Amino acid sequence: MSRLIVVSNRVPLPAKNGAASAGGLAVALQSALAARGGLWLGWSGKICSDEPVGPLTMLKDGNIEYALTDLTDLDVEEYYQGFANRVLWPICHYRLDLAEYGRREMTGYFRVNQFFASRLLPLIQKDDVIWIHDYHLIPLAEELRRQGVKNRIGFFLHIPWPAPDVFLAMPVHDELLKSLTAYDVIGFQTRQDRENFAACLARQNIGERLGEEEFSAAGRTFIARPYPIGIETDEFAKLARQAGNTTLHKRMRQSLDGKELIIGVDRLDYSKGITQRIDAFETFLTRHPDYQRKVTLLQITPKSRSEVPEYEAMQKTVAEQAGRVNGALGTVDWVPIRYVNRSLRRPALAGLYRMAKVALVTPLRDGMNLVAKEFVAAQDEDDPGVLLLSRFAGAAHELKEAMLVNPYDVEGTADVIARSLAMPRDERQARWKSMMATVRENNVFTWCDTFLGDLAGDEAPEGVEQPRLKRVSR
Ligand code: ADQ
Repeated sequence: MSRLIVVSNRVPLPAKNGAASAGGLAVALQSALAARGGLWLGWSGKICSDEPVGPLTMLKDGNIEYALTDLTDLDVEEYYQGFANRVLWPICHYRLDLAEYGRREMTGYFRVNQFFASRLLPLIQKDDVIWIHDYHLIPLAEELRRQGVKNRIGFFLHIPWPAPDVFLAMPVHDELLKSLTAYDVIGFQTRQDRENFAACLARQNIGERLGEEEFSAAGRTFIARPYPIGIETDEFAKLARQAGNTTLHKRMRQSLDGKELIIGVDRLDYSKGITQRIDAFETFLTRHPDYQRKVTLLQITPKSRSEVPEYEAMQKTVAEQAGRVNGALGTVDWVPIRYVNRSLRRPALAGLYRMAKVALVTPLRDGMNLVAKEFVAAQDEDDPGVLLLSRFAGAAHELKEAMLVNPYDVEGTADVIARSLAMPRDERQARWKSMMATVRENNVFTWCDTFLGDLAGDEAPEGVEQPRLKRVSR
């Protein structure tokens, strides 16, 4: 097996207290790296004010090496906060209105990608396979190719790829599309994302589509394929089963005092539809007054990207909105919405999912949404909760037995909350069983193995349709 190099903007260093605190993605990639031996390179998170940036910090854990680079103030401002988070993120989430395109940021984005390439170059060995992650690093393979790298390079996009009319509104669309053709394998969360990408190529007359998944451009071929990301399903289910005895769990049960729990768990981000969700919950309580004093919405939302103005404004909006609903509908002994800006450890989160009767997972747009899959994995098979899921989350392409909603339709979502709370146990069990089978099958290890299999050009496992790819020399 070839050595593996993973590159991502941030690098999850192994936790001192074991895997329970790490997310499924980190665990799966670390186990792939451990199996083959390998290297994970990315930004250290540190900002240095002097140029040039110092040498890489190298750390070793078993046969995995971590290579961390600092970035300058300007790099972080232009590449990370600027182009990645204020152009690519909003555009890929269909928020053209929030994209702040600036030439300086675009130049910084390509410059930092060149910088990452120059840091990686001396570490690459002849047969290494390289797996690059997410929207921060789209042009990285092109930069590596320019510097003579001939290794197999794959790219996985964790966020949606938008429809051509949206993507092409971004001034540097052709540069990004062409740079993607330098990869051997491009992974998307869903078939729809891949089709949007293919439609952008076709619209811009870049390359040629040779088959469902095979494309050619500039004298080389590559595949673009959906690889729906999953979670560590069995591990997460175990955490949820064990959570019943924890102090947090007991305190939470006590404080609910017999009320049903509805749960929402999201990073504070405009793509997650939190304000529309609170509107829907308020509408539900107003239209179904019988449920007042009988349910509580626990919305757990750690702050994120506070340096971007839209995120800072949103912190205020959501807190005020929750406060307004609580003021209008709450009573001396009942708070309709508990709004918490904290990150919880995974065992605590798993226990809360299991305690909840309904989860509201209602992003306006989401690449996959792992909260939906975690909620399913955490349920008690004898008495499972109901997943209410936005049809605009990648997860809706797989979890068809969830209660699918249009999160923009506040009244429609309010009605589905009522239906979900009233759903009989046999229907809940039938829906859950089918979703759990999917979440088990498409877990994060399958995702990782399938992608790496394609990247290595392995034989397809029996029954799995695999593109027929000619290796082309570059
Ligand atoms: P995110 O936008 O971060 O990821 P998501 O897939 O939901 O969205 O993953 C969030 C993760 O953070 C989950 O594992 C969740 O448990 C955890 N989390 C959220 N709130 C938490 C809290 N309060 N405390 C502790 N943990 C919390 C991006 C894309 C997604 C895509 C993933 C993976 O935007 O669409 O599914 O990458 O590819």
